[in-house]
Amino acid sequence: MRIAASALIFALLVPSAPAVAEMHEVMMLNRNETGPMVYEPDFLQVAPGDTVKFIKTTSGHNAATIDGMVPEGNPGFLGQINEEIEIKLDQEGFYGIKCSPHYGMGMVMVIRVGDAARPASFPADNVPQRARKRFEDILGRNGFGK
Ligand SMILES: [Cu+2]
Repeated sequence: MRIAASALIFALLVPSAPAVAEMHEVMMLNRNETGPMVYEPDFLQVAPGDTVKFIKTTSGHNAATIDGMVPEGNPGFLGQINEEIEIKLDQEGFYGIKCSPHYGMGMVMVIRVGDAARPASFPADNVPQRARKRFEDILGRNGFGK
């Protein structure tokens, strides 16, 4: 009886509240050690409800979702050049992000929200060659290679 009462008190004292939402930061860069026009990091694993902030580390970049590379029904987002947007990601899935002026140069990144599997059409068919190469590299490095 005494043990049961202690267990009950313990259960009442320890909250089973959901984990606190985290803020993740991504730098938008002209260059790092991996090459020119990059997001750092270029892959994020986040929990539903977390926020991602894109930092204007060097000028001339933005962050925008790529058509066909967001979870079903998700509206995506579009940051303006040099805008430090904060995006709250509630929907599980894979998000393909591009820098609009440097998409053709391969400035892309991947955000995975929750436990989603890589969709068959990720990257999408119309992704430029250098961006496609970066996507395959990012996904392969993080355990989502084909
Ligand atoms: Cu850019």
